[in-house]
Amino acid sequence: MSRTILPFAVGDEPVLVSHVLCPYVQRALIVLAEKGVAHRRIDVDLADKPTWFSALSPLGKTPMLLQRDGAAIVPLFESAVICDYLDETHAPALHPAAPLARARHRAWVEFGSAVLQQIGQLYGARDRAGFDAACQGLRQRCETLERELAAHGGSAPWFGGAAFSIVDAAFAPAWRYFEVIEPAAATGIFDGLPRLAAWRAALAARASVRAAVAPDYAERLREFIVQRDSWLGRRLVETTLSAAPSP
Ligand SMILES: N[C@@H](CCC(=O)N[C@@H](CS)C(=O)NCC(=O)O)C(=O)O
Repeated sequence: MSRTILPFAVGDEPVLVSHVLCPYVQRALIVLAEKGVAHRRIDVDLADKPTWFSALSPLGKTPMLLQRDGAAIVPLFESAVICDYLDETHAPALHPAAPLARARHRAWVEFGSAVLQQIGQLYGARDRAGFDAACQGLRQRCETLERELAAHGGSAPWFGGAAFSIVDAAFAPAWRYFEVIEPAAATGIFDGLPRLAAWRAALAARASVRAAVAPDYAERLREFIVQRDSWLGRRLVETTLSAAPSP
């Protein structure tokens, strides 16, 4: 098998192969920041994947963490696996220590991935009916989360109570979408869910969460959605036009 030639070096610091808008990348960045792990970030264009990326990434997806192991470079993929690996190799631990509690947290990370996929349906829906159906699906997920926070959230503000965990890192990128979506289309997804509202607000203010995206993230996300032939994309354009000062 031929060796993959990388256009950058991988030293002792891991390299996070990223995309500017990818929410799964943000999960890894939040965990890296919470643990203060020195790393290098390389952004790729997923619409025009570099050869080295396609050769190394089995699913062709970001994030991918490149970790040196002696002479070898090991590509790790899947955000939940990357977060778990970082948790096992760098303090402070973000997963609970007890196996049952840790397994429960991992299960909720998976739930967070399902939420992210449904958010994709929001900005992929071609018409209003599709958008409303996606909102309804997400509303159900949020009601489930509200019940879970009530049952297990303890002393808040985080998913597990007082300690920030990987579940928090997994959901923070999902809630960030609504900073762009809600001003254009009131979804009602979060109405009357106070624990979820408090959790979202705490996450939005967390330094690691804020630092996981570039200052122009919201503008880039808006452009990304507008470029799609979707109800939400058209709505974002209308809202921007109606907000523009008249000449
Ligand atoms: N289950 C994966 C999902 C990663 C994912 O879907 N990444 C997207 C960008 S946000 C991607 O790389 N898409 C490119 C493609 O599917 O070709 C994870 O948790 O890491």
